[in-house]
Amino acid sequence: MNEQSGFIPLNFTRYTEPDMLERSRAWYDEVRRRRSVRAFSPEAVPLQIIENCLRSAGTSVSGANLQPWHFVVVSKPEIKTQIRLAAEAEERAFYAVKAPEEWLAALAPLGTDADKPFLETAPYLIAIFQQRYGESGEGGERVKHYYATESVGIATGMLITALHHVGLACLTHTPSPMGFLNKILERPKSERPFLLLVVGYPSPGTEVPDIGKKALTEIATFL
Ligand code: IYR
Repeated sequence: MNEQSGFIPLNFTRYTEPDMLERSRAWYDEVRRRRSVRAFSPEAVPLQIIENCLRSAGTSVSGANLQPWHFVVVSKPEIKTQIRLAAEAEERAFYAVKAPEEWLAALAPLGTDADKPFLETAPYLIAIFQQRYGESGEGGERVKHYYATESVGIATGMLITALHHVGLACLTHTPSPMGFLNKILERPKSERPFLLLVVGYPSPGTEVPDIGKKALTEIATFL
């Protein structure tokens, strides 16, 4: 993979301050429109677009550049059905038995329930796995992954942002536990299912919960 090969010049673009201000506004305007969507159109999306979004995610920062992620892109209807059945079984247990009242109350504004038809409707499910450790050399010795959770989280954020940027909607879906993904998608035990991203176009006329984001003064302190 990425053997260290010394240093190369940084390919850095320096903008003027007015340009930076404009870019910061434009970017905020773009990303603030992103919403999680739970109703997807079955309309097809070219795979090349998904591949490029994954390439973007793969540029993410990671602990010691060990890139501890693996993405499984599912478009085959029969695999989507298997995932839906397994996820809904976990979700039914979650909503009916496992979830504490407090958690259910927190979810109430989102209007979620155990039915997940979008797992079959959306053109792509991207299962994101966190590699607990890597393997190197002939003997496949274990290589420790540093800050793996943080790294996969950042890469996932980049993927979500890339998908939004190209004009696709997604849902971060986290049936718990997600061990069934290893089985269905034939991934090794060394990989932990991190998140299931449902990707496609929103169903026409989709509505989203009327919820907002915290103001800058609530999320940041300037000293
Ligand atoms: N995994 C369940 C419950 C759920 C949990 C959180 I935290 C959410 O932000 C949304 C849903 C589900 O997908 O319905």
